[in-house]
Amino acid sequence: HFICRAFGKYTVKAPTNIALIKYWGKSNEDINLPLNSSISLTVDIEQFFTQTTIELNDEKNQLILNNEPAEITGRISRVINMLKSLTKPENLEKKIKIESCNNFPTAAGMASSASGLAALTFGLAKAYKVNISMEELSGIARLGSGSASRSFFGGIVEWSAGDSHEKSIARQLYENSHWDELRLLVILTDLEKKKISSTNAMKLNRKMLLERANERVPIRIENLKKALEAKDFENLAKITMEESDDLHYVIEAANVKYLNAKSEEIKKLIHGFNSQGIRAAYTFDAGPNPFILTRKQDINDLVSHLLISLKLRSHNDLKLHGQLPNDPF
Ligand code: 2P0
Repeated sequence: HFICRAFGKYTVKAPTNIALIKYWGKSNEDINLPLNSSISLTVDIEQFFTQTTIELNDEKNQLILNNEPAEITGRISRVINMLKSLTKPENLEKKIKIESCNNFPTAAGMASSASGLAALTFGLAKAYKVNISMEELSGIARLGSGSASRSFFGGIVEWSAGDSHEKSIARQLYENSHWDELRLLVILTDLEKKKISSTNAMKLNRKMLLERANERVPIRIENLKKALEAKDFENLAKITMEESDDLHYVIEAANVKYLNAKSEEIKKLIHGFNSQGIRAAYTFDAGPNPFILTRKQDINDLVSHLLISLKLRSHNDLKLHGQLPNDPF
C-alpha cells in the first residue's frame, strides 16, 4: 500500500505472508533463486505489517529499524542497486534514508523479512519514480529476501521458481474474494528472535532439500492448486499440514529446531479438533508460532477447543491474531 508522499518522504506499508507450500533452499544464492516454487496466503495488512518511509537527501545513507540505527546489509544493497539502475541519473547523487517499523516481533519466524523487504522495495521504487509492474517489483524484492516477492499481492500468491532473475517472480493466483470463508489465525506463543536465520538454515542438508523440492513439492503444488480452485477445505488442510511437517522434518534432520513444546501441543490439538472431520490446518514458518487455517463457520468451535484444551480463559490469553470476521466470539 502506498500511504502518502509528504515533504519529499514516501511512506508505504506491506503485509507479511504465510507459505502453504514453502520456499526452502536456493539454486542461486546471489540472486535468491529458489529450489522450488512456493504458494502463500497474504496476511491481513492491518494485522502484521511493516511501515517504511524513504527519503532521498544530501546527508548520508541511513537505516533506522524499529527506532534503532541498523546496518545496510548486502541484501538491502542488492535491492537499492537494482532500483538505482532503473532510476533517472539525477537521483543517483542522492543519499537514502530508510525508516522502517514492524508492528510485530522481528525475526521471530513471523516473516518480518517478507514484509520488510517488500516495503523497502516498493517505497524505494516510489522515491526513485521507477514505474514497473508489481510482478517486476516482486522480483526485485526477491533479491533482498525470497519470501518478500510474495508480499506484493493479496489473497493467494505463487512465486514461480524460474531459472533467471526475470522469470523468478510472484503473481496473484486468487483474490481473497475467491474463497471468502477462509480465515487465518496466528497464535503468538514465543516472541524470541530465532537462533539461526532461515538463510543459513536452508543451506544445510542439501541432498534432502533437493529430494523435497524435486519430488514431493511439485505434486503438492499441483494438488493444492486443485483444492484452491475447487474450494476443497479438506484437501487444502491435509496438504498444508503435510507440507509444514515435511519442512520441519527436513529442518530437524539438519539438527535445527524452530518448533517448541507449545507448537507440538497445538499440532496435536488441531488433529484432535479434526477427529470428526477436517475443519482446521496448522502451518509453521521458520519459528514456533502456529498459523491456523479454518473457515468462518468453524472459528467459534476452534477457538473454544483451543481455550479449553490450553486451559485459558479468554482469546486474549491465546494471543490470537488473524483475519477474523468482525465479531467472531
Ligand atoms: C517461506 N520461509 O516460504 C519459508 C518457509 C521460512 C519457512 O521464506 O534467504 O527469509 O531472505 O531469501 O525469505 C524464510 O526465508 O530467506 C522463508 P532469504 P527468507 O516463507
